[in-house]
Amino acid sequence: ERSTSSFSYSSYHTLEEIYTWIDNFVTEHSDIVSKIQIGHSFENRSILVLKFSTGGSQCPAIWIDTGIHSREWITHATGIWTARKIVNEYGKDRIVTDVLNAMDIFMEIVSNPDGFAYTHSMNRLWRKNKSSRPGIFCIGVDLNRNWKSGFGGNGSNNNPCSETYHGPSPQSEPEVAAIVDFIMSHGNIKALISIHSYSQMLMYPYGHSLEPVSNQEELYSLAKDAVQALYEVHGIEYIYGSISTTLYVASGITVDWAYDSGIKYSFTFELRDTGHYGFLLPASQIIPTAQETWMAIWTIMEHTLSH
Ligand code: ING
Ligand code: ZN
Repeated sequence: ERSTSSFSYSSYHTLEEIYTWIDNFVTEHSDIVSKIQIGHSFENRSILVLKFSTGGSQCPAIWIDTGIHSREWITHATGIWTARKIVNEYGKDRIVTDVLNAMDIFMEIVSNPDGFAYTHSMNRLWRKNKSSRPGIFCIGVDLNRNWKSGFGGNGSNNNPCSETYHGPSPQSEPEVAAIVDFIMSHGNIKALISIHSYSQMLMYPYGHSLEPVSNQEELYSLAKDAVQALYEVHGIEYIYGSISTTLYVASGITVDWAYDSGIKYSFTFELRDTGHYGFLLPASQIIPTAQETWMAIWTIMEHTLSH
């Protein structure tokens, strides 16, 4: 396919289809969107980031990642819809316009390309990446346990066969190292939003500890506003709070690392549903999920812009 006009935003897509969509999307919106390759996966697939920018260098920026866990297909689909929404709203919506005039937005749609390809070819419920190491029989590291902050602590597993295996060392996985290198060399990321499914939650650090973060009152109040805005779209209820007090203790996670690296607005979503379909959310729920999630993201962007 040579244009995004034939792309169905209400269907799930393969890795190849998404990478073709990315190329067409960048071509069609080359005034504000470009593609950056930030690294390669364990199986040597490209790791791609969309950059939304109206100019300037090293502007403050917002980072959004989807698909760190490959089976969470609603997150990639929501990311794609959100990318289109951003370009459609630029010049129309006051907040999107103000955000893009002052900041860049980076979106990593397929943060675990090897795992994602595997969910299409072999095992729909694969979560981890596909790395292997000599003498270790099980495959894959949990990319949401491989970050430096609290690495190896409670809520992560030392057993390579576990679904929450943290890997041999922090950032041992190329998919994590690529993000760390990109964000550290950028140096001016103001907000990070890491999108998972499922459970209908909006959370902030910490996961590895019950200790409140220094701006926890601000994050609580912003999460509350974002969840209210989300609710008003289709009446879907989210719970919110810190990860460790809302869900469970989890160590070595993306948003704890982001927060400890100075990104004071670090949030993680668990999208629809609460378990009826779970990871196998019907495609008919893609658009409504993306629409409501957008209002929460919009609320976080607005706050980030004005603080
Ligand atoms: N659950 C997340 C997991 O990695 C989570 C929960 C999200 C923990 C964000 C910490 C931070 O265990 C899913 N569904 O991936
Ligand atoms: Zn997940």
